[in-house]
Amino acid sequence: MNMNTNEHNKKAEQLDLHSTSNENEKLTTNQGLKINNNQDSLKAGERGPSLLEDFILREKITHFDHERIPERVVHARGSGAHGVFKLTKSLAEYTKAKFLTELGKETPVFVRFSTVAGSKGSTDLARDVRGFAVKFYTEEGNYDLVANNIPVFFIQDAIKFPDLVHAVKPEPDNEIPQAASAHDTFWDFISLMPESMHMIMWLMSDRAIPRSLRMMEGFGVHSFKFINEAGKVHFVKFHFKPRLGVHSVAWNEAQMISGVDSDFHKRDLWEAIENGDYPEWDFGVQLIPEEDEHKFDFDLLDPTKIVPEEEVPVQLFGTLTLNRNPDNFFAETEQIAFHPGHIIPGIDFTNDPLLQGRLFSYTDTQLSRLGSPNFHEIPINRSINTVHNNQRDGHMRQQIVKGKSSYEPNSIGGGCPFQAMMSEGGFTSQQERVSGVKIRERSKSFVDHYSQAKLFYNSQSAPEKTHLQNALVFELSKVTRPEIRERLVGQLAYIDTDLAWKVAEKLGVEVKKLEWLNQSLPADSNMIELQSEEREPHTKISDALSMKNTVKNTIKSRKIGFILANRADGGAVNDLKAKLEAEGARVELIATSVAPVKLNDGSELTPKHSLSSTASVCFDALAICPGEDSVKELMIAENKHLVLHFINEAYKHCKAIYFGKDTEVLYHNSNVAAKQHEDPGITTWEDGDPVDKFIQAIAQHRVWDIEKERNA
Ligand code: HDE
Repeated sequence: MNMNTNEHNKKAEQLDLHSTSNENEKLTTNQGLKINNNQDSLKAGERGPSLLEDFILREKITHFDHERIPERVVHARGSGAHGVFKLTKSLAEYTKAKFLTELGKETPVFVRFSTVAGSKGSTDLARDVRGFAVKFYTEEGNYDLVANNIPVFFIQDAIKFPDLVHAVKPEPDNEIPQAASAHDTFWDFISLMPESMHMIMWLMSDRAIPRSLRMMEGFGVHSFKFINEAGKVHFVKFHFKPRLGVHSVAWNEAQMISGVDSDFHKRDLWEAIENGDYPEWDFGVQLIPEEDEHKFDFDLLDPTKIVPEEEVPVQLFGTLTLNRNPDNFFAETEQIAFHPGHIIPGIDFTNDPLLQGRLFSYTDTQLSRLGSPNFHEIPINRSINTVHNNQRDGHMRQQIVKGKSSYEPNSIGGGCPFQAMMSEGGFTSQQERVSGVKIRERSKSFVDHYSQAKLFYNSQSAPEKTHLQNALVFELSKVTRPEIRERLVGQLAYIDTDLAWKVAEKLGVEVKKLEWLNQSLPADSNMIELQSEEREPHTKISDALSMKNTVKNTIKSRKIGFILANRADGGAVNDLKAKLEAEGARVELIATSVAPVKLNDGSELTPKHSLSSTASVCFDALAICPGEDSVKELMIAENKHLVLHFINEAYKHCKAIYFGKDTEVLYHNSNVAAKQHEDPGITTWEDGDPVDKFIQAIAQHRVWDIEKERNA
């Protein structure tokens, strides 16, 4: 069975029943009446008033007036795709969930990626967490893994979520800033919430500005539970690891991309799937037997903590592949409704207070967003297992349920639909012993806010640390209230004094530790009690936390810009292009205009871009194509500054650059020549095996290690 096509994909088959195409059809009203004139409304005389009678005009305008639905209160901007999850190793020892036990089983999925803070039309490259929500259409019902690309969260308890979101969204008086966290309200809140500091380390790292949605990890964040046939329970943490490695852009680049192509991630995902470069992730789990729950130096129920991979390795069990773009953004990506409470037998919740709150929120929000309790009937949300219950009616009900009884127990309907026994796949919650005093308090086991922030920071490579420091400086420089900056720096001092000093120096504030913070809080604030004692993490360094260690030796689907003009060396250009494409890269031509370029062998190539219609930030690497005349054309006044800007930007952003034969003049006029150091990212006509060197450099993603030298 192969789900790369829609053959045998039950979800695709189901969606097909609801799909339509206008090809070769006549235009109709919503009542199916064929329309003869869609250009003019019905009027009393050629120049007279429109007539109320014009039901065609009224229907069209009325529908248009109601085309919008509320955007998601968070995660409003999204990009989605269909795909398949394939189980490569059975998890039957740990869970009875069928899609995780039947080896080789393929389950249709829909995945929606998102930014959190920005509105639906905001930029893709905002510094933000990315949502990574997966709906598995299993034969036991829909299972949603509503994940993020960061494995921890800002807060430990759902009751703080509206506060967090109000703080990060645009400020309420002037609705500024859009899709950004660099403002007073966000940092005011964060500086008063020590529990957010681990998350802040991730958010200020380059993980928050991914190169591509295809190059991000996915994490379930909370601990969940697996339950096997025998009732044995394991805590489980979910992971998706991208086959292309985890990669990011530079912050300066992110800001430029937001201007040049604010749909950068959306376009990248779409094009990759259209090109057959199907994004792939390994699906992994960390498994912890129930009896080991208390063996860690943190609480498994605390969503501000990871389980270091050195303590519990991630075991890989399957592959997630995205292989089909949606047919209709609104019908699929916008109307899909995820819910961490959509689970199936073999998977259960833990008492993580953040997760518990989410279990309420997601249905509630769909009611306001999609407008009806029947949102499960929208095609993208339908389970492939048919739905049978006694829930009835409501706005936009579509299912026509036959029979007289809509209650249970009944005899009129023969007792149907019946409850399912466990052996028939009936869901039962884990029989967990629970006892406790009704109490509105945080567990003492949650009061350690800095040790894993230290673990994260200490696990970063030198360039990653620098980027993180710079991100904090950037964000806090936008904060206008000095006391907020100072308070935040006070928090950083608990993570790493060097980090705190470096940031403080650039902000012009002093480093004062938390005793001062406590004094600055109102006396009745329970934040004082929630301060952490200073603790060292059990695991000191975790290689899995640095993106540097995820680099894969591949240039698959990397976008390489070829800069050329007329009379470029046809043989050499085609040869380089063929070699890069053979490795899976995507080559796009950039010329002085989009008019066809004549090569020196008489052949023609049509560029996709002109130097002024794109920018180097949209590419992973640049090749300056060989050819004396081509270079001459690039060096004439109107082109020269554009080409050099292209090269200098790519250089600044640590990309691989290839200078072909005869391109010395461009090389020497660019910033590349001015720097006197060994640069593994630069390939020139003088290199022995230039194509191989170029490929190696692209595969490294960026030469972050010599960023300082490049930008000195
Ligand atoms: Fe969400 N979150 N969330 N969240 N979340 C929503 O549901 C909420 C949290 C996540 O592509 C909303 O349908 C609360 C953690 C993703 O459609 C809403 C809390 C994680 C998406 C909601 C959290 C997430 C959402 C808004 C704290 C990572 C996008 C629209 C208790 C594990 C799903 C919607 C999509 C969306 C509530 C915290 C991930 C309001 C109350 C932690 C990926 O229900």
